Amino acid sequence: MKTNTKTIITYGTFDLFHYGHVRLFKRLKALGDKLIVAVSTDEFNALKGKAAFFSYLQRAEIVAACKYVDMVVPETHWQQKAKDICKYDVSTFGIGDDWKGEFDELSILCDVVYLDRTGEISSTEIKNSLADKGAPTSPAVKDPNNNSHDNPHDNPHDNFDNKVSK
Ligand code: C2G
Repeated sequence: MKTNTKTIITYGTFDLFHYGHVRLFKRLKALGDKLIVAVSTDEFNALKGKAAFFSYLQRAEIVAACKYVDMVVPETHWQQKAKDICKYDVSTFGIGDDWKGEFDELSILCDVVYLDRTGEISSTEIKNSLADKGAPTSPAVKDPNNNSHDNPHDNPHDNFDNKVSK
């Protein structure tokens, strides 16, 4: 159903959430009215050759808490973008310019924008500098209240308020 809401979508791992991610979301949200963020699942990250510190559910919970983000959906495979653009009536696909040119084919469906990456910060650099200081680089520490958000019996989407696609 066509609406006059201008929906923006982006995709990524968003591990160790940092100000580079926030600035990307802020600039993407300024392009429209609604920002959807597709967060890479742990399984898809494995396909990307990435091992995130936080699990998918924890990264999705953090991204959903960002004031610029209106909805969080899972990114499970490379080819889902075109379907998502149609499903969510997306006006603009946006991503950092480290991907410049990689998604130009989507321009038959919506606007495609590549935004400057924020320099001198990345999840990888954070992990490496923590590792140099002897910090654990293995996956997530448990919630101090000992509530594991990854408990399969919990309804994990309860942690995302109402920002997760039903
Ligand atoms: N980013 C940024 N500035 C940084 C670091 C990241 O603008 N200092 C942007 C990236 O350009 C990307 C987004 O933040 O648009 C997420 O980056 P990653 O979590 O590294 O995601 P990536 O592995 O690039 O996955 O299908 C697309 C992929 O899922 C993108």
